[in-house]
Amino acid sequence: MIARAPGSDPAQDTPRIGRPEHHAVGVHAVTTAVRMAERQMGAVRGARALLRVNQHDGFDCPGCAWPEEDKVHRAEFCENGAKAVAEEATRRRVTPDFFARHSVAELVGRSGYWLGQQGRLTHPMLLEEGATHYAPVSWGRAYEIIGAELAALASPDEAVFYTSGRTPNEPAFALQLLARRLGTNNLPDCANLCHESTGSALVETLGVGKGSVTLDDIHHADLVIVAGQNPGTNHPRMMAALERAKDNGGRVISVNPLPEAGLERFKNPQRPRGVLGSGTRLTDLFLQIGAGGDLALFRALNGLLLEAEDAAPGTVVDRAFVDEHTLGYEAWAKDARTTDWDDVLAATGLPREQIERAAAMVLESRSVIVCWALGLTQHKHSVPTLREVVNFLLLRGNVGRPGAGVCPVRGHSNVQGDRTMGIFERMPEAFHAALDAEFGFTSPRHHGYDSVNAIRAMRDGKVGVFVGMGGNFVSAAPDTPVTEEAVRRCALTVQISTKLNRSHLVTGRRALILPTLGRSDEDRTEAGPQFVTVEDSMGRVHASRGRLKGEATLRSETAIVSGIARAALGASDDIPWEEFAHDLDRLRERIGRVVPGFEDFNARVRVPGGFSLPHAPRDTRTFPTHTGKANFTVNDMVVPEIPEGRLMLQTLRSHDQYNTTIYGLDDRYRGVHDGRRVVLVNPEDIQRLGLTEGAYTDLVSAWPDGRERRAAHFKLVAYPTARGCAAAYMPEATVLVPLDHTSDVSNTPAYKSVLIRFEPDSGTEAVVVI
Ligand SMILES: Nc1nc2c(c(=O)[nH]1)N[C@H]1C(S)=C(S)[C@@H](COP(=O)(O)OP(=O)(O)OC[C@H]3O[C@@H](n4cnc5c(=O)[nH]c(N)nc54)[C@H](O)[C@@H]3O)O[C@H]1N2
Ligand SMILES: Nc1nc2c(c(=O)[nH]1)N[C@H]1C(S)=C(S)[C@@H](COP(=O)(O)OP(=O)(O)OC[C@H]3O[C@@H](n4cnc5c(=O)[nH]c(N)nc54)[C@H](O)[C@@H]3O)O[C@H]1N2
Ligand SMILES: [Mo]
Repeated sequence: MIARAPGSDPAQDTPRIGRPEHHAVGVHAVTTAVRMAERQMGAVRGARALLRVNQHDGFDCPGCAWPEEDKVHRAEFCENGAKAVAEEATRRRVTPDFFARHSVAELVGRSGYWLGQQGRLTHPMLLEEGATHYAPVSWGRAYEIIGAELAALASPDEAVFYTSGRTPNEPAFALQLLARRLGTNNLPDCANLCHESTGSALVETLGVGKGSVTLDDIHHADLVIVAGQNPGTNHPRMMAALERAKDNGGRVISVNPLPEAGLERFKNPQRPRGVLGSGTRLTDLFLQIGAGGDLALFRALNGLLLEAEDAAPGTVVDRAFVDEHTLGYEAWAKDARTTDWDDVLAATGLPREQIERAAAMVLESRSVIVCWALGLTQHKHSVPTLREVVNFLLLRGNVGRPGAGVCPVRGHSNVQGDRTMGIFERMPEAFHAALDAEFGFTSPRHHGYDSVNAIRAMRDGKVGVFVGMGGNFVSAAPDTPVTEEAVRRCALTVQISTKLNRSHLVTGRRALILPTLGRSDEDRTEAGPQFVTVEDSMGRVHASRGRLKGEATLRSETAIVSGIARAALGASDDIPWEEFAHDLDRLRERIGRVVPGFEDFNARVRVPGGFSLPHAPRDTRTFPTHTGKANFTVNDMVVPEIPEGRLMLQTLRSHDQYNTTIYGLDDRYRGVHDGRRVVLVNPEDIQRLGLTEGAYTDLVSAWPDGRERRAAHFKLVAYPTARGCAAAYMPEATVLVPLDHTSDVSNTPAYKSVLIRFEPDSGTEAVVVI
């Protein structure tokens, strides 16, 4: 059996390399999106779906977590939002007949791209132990099987419930309630693979693991630093917010090993100069940093700010804020003054003048915001890097006042909400206490598994049942073959999904597929039409109403959790699971009594635009940390070491994918077409390493466990990335990321810093995962 890589089919992956673009969006983006919508949905359904995205009475875009603009700017167009909707609202179907025609052995040899293109799942399906094909199963029987497998576990901690961040608040709350009622905190989620480092750093330093700014703050900031993020592809609506900041006289510094088109220039299709003219230049200063150099950069900036303070005391540091609201300043400042410039230059690869220019821009700005995404969160030293970002902001009082603050830009559209609802392996005691009081039981207090620890436990035979609430765990997690072997050791794997993916084919001894309604689908129950709620990256909660007619055989995510819960907990369990499934208002009443900030939830979420969750540092400059103040922290310098003959590889997204979902084979802004198996390398590195531009090569990573990881057959592309760095797409390159290579503290896989070397191409047939 050949198991192909999880992304594109290598035999049909023939990249053509053109020139990278220097602006994002424009009219081309609109036509690309409309064409894709028509292909998947047909013209009428396509138009109906796209007109409902992010409207008051419509559904929340299933794309990213960037917040919506106010009413005036509401009709925002987003190419990748349109693609996400088209992918979900497609008319193509994966029916029981499809599973009768294709064996699991055949399907597991298909690419992730092909699987996704087959359409929406329609019926619950069961793969019996030893069976070659999935067969249809009734909902009732499916629940019975899960209930029996859960009951057979020696301990509830042998069950794992994974959540992907598209799941709305209500089913997320129901799922954590089910897990805790069973007696486990094994609630890993995609945030463990994504922004966990953000949560770890912000909780320790500011007391709240979420961003402290609103859209209005971005619009009115004097300076926005965008570090480790590619908004042109992953958060396209963010470009409109940056454009408004520029309109208001603000400036932008971008920090990235890659010159990303979306940060260079934005052609807003809603504006004449975006359609006919050259658009808006977004970046004023581009710092082309070496991978993992950000800690050194922020240490250097802090050192320069302190120097400026020493030269003109009382003019740089916000002493009043520091004295009243923070702890640890003196010890931190003493250490920051010792920053060694040789280290800074080696770690960042930047000329000193550029860092000095950036520091000057900071000094010229009263209000500063730092935005970041995975380029800062997925390194071994991500948590200290983000703590240093916080030091940088605290120093000048840039937290909790207009136009200033921390802005981690989340990924999945409700990943932040899921966490708020209790999807976390170690919720604080106050949450447990409120849950227990509301539901009359004692929830377990011992910590559960995060995503990486769940894989380790599965690998070690400690997990019997794995339930995936959305997502594609086997392709999203690191170290693909290790993860796949681990998952295969479970007795039962259950996937609650909208679309077919590799996690339906790499399974436990038995497997279930439970097809569910998506964001765009209407959910009508005996209690009438239902809506769900989501929380965006800036802590605003609002309603989302699907309007498209889905297949009658599908169930909502909440209904599925409720069915599993009843089967697992029995008729005598006094939580009204059935009522929750029929009437989400009943569930919201309970959420309102458990989760802080959700009081009177049903009424407040019905107000157009929803409501904002409280955020103490933003609202009142209070910091609910362990010390009761905002904490300065000392973070030792890290100079990433790249031995001779190696490069530091980051695994990232193309413009035509949503995580493991591949929309197409183009990465238009980077000039890559018709293929994904490319590795982007600086031309000087190509020459220095004796490689040949355009040739195919294997990528090999070694790790102290002695296991050599190989990703075969990547086309070498000369690209203006920072020297010493390379880039390739996930999930094709994920096989190179060792399971144990994670961020300190947060345990997030270090997907952005894998040391690789190059070996001769082994050809397409070698592109196997197992
Ligand atoms: N269309 C679309 N939208 C998406 C997604 C998608 O796949 N497709 N995924 C969603 C999800 S779940 C997430 S989490 C977000 C991800 O959003 P991003 O974080 O923008 O995603 P990546 O493609 O991983 O890009 C990482 C960026 O960080 C840069 N980078 C890498 N290493 C470093 C470093 O050491 N320092 C600095 N300063 N920069 C670095 C890379 O060059 C790249 O620009 O997007 C969300 N939105
Ligand atoms: N190498 C590498 N790996 C990475 C990353 C990286 O940068 N590099 N990034 C990591 C990050 S940031 C993340 S967030 C993870 C993403 O990890 P996941 O969230 O696990 O993966 P996705 O690819 O977003 O999941 C796609 C699947 O979700 C299901 N789905 C879609 N919509 C719905 C819905 O409404 N309900 C339900 N129940 N199911 C739905 C569909 O079946 C679809 O196939 O990947 C991580 N993996
Ligand atoms: Mo993510």
